[in-house]
Amino acid sequence: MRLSKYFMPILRDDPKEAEIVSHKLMLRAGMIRQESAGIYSWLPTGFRVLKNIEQIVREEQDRAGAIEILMPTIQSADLWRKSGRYDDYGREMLRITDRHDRDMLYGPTNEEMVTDMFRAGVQSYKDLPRNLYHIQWKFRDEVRPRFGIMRGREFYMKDAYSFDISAEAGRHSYNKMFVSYLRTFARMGLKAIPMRAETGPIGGDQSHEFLILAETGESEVFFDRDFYDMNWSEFEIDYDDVGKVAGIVDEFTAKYAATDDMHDVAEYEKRVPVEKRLSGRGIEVGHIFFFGTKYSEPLGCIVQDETGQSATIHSGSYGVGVSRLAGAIIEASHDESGIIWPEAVAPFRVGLINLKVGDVATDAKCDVIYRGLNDVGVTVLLDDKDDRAGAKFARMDLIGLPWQIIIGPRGLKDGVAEVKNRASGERENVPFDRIINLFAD
Ligand code: P5A
Repeated sequence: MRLSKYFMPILRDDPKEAEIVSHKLMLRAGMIRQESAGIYSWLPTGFRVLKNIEQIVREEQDRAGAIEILMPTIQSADLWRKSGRYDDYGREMLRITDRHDRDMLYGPTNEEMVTDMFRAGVQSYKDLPRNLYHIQWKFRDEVRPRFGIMRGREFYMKDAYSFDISAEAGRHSYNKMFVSYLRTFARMGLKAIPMRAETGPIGGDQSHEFLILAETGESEVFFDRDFYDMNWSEFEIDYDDVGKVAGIVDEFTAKYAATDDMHDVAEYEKRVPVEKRLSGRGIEVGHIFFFGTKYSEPLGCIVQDETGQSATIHSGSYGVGVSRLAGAIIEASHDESGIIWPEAVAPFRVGLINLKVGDVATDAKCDVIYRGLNDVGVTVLLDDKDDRAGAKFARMDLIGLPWQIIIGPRGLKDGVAEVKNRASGERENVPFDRIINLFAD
């Protein structure tokens, strides 16, 4: 992409309305635009990040055996009346009446709809287990939408729903999602600590939230320092191996970690030695629930079991805050100059800076490198705008692409470009003929 033909409205100053760093940086880098309270448009660079996050989430859901579907954002109130949540959900639910005076709503979540879909399509225990997921916009009329897309009213969620013949089988489905979440967040460069959690309006008896630590997090968290020494990255796992999957869950739940809602001071002090007690604030990027027959019972989601008897299906639901993650990653990865994108989610991998736009030789060299990188599949943003060098450097640092390649008349004489790593700040002069290979995988 050429910056001169792109749409990335950069703000020079910190926007007044933004209280936390991710919100500030997303606005300044021209990633999002507020349309109403808690409702945002995603501008081109923001949209690319959102899609990258979504794709990682999708790949890890697929790997864990979940099957992708797409349900609508607008739902009929009927099923919610059957489950009893139409009244329970209160004012957080955006209620709509259609032209025939039918009660509709903008879905805050999809337990009812997916349970009814599964009920209609399933016949026997042989059709189990299954896990259906979608990645779709949700709406919750939060009392206090704030922190930009971090607590929006409209937000993008991955929600998966498991269906099993028994509570015991359901436990394995829950565990698979637990492990897939560790993998998902690790791929984005995040250590999201699983913590026991309350189940709130979703319900059920077992639940974990996945939180990443950040000063601006909304929850207070208490945990064992040992989490830092755990293996966060290598979960090469056979999801059909019930014992191994449970083993990883046991390992990550053996250590104390709880949000303030669930914090038990006596247990904390008993289980965690003083020198290992850590507390701080966290951002919830995922939340998983096992609620058994809470929805399948009122919605009649029943199958014939092996003995020919009717059995009510056991279910769980598993959410990832896809849009929230864009902000959460920035909270975890930035410096005073701007965002530092992990490669896996960066809007472009490389920012190519032309220091002397209009100079024939510099323009030509930038063009060659630009096309060469594109040819080998490296995403690159070419800064071909006619600005001062200082402004170009500041803008590139602000938007946080992992690599910068800087080309100007001085380097041109020596046949080199300067390559800068945004995260470490390290710079190296690299001969032009080695640049493409440096980035080609
Ligand atoms: C699980 C999937 C559920 O809704 N039903 C389907 C269950 N869980 S949850 O915890 O309420 O939400 C799942 C994740 O969505 C993100 N999230 C939000 N992101 C931005 N703005 C919001 N207002 C918002 N509310 C929830 C969180 O990451 C949460 O873990």
